[in-house]
Amino acid sequence: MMREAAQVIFLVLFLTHVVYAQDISIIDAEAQFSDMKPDLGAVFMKIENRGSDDSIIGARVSIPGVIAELHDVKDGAMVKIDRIFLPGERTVELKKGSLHIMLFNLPIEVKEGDEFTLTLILEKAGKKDVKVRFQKSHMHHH
Ligand SMILES: [Cu+2]
Repeated sequence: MMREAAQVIFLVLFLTHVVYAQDISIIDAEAQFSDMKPDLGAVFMKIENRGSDDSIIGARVSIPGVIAELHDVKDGAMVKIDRIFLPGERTVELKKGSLHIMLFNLPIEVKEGDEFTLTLILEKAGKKDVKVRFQKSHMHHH
């Protein structure tokens, strides 16, 4: 009986497809300053999920005082969202006019070429650190 129970538990653990941080790859991450306000910025990237479904449920940045929010664009206006869904075995693109990570309260000292660490908080896979650099080109349609 105990042996059977152990086998069932093993089978359940084996069949449950877990998402690990290494199943998530970040491609072409970059930050851009807003044209409208110098203390605003946005982060864009491609997120490849080789595991099963997961979601980004928050983000932090290594620049003191800067607040990161998950955003989407609906009917031409930015909206704050609770999560960015990352379907299993798919790549989601964060890009201008669509999903992005918004940065508020950027200090005036932050310049083009500066690098910081973005920490993505994933619902299942845990935290994922990404190196991001501010690019020259500014956002035009944000
Ligand atoms: Cu935004």
